[in-house]
Amino acid sequence: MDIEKLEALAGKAAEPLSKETGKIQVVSHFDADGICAGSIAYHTLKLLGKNFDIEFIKQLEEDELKRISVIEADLFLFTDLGSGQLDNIRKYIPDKIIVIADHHELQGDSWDNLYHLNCHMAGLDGKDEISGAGVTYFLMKHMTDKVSSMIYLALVGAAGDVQKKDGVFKSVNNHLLEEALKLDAITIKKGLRLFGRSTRPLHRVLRYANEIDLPFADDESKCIQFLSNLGIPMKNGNNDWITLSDLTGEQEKKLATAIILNSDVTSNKNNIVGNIFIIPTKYEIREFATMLNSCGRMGKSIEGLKLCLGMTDNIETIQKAYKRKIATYLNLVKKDSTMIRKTEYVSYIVAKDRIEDNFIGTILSILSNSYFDSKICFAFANSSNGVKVSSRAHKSMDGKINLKEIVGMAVEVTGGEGGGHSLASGAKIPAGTEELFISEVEKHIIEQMQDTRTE
Ligand SMILES: [Mn+2]
Repeated sequence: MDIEKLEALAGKAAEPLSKETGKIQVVSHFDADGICAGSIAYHTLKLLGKNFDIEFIKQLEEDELKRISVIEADLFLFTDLGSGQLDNIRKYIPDKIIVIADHHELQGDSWDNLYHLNCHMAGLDGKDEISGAGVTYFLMKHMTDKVSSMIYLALVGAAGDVQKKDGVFKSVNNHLLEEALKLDAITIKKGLRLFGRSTRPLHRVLRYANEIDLPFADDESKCIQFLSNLGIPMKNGNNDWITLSDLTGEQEKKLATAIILNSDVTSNKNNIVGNIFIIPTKYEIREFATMLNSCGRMGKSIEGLKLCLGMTDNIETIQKAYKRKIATYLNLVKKDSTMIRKTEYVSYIVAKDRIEDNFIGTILSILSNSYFDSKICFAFANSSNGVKVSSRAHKSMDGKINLKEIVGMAVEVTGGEGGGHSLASGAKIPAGTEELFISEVEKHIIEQMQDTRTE
């Protein structure tokens, strides 16, 4: 783990930012990691009294860069994006100082005005060792030590980018966790590792938990009965549905034991009780990341930023609207089989205008985990200037299939831009090229699958 190298690079990239007395324009990604990165940058620049603006965008593609290039600013800071678009940034903003803090893979060449901080330059893998928010944290720490109060956002970002595997952070993320624990910016408690600790009514946590396998889980009233048999009340002191975070330690233990005793399968027994990471706003980090993601997808990234900065604690309306939308889209796919195409290895959703591009990745993630049998899934949805492509592969395909590579090769034929990782990748392709894209994907999937077979 080469943290020293990352620190050194961070020092260099921080120089122009520290010196800048003119206008700084921050551009960050609109997902949880990007919102955390943007919040860390916002907090630091504010502390230092810098003149700056911030915006969150879906993707740094050519049209966006053209628009950004005419913003009046002396320095552009890109966080959680930029490293994959070096040539275009140089093409559209050649004369301004550019600072990038990112963890995506590098694409393109450097130039004089570029101050680049990317974990890969320090030999660190941006897939699971550090997030965009983490890289931004390293950058901002060179501007002021006071940013350390925001260290937990680097881990929320990592959780948002699914870098926490089986409850464990590794490499730099784990180093950041240890720092955060020392600073009391994160507290760890032993408890039930079920999703929705403080944002879902407890009976619905049981109903929808992927982590456990209660035989009666699909019957909500039986979940309620199960809780009441344990003497757990349904409502909390405010007369709201009780959540896992409302339970006393004693109640939570009792519930954990009952879940283990009643579960069909014993395999997950040891996994459901474990370390829970709680951030200062009392949320568990994974569910906080989910809240930020929903802000971004609903076009309310700034509300997410405010939440990170402690400027608001009320995003319930956004959350509710978000959940409604997801449910509607899931039903749509399940009811309308004309959207679905299945081949030997892959399930495809070709949604056209029926699913918003902001939601297609989430819908695909949910369905690939719960609905499709295929270990590889792709989805397409129309977007403002083309078709958005998302792809996911099951973790058992790690090392067997490289979606980033496959998407890259397909994009060479259809046109457009692609990126991502080996198990989750995305692209933007020209309108109406879904069929061509699919036939290219099929070709390469079959090749890669055959390669693994003959190995
Ligand atoms: Mn990221």
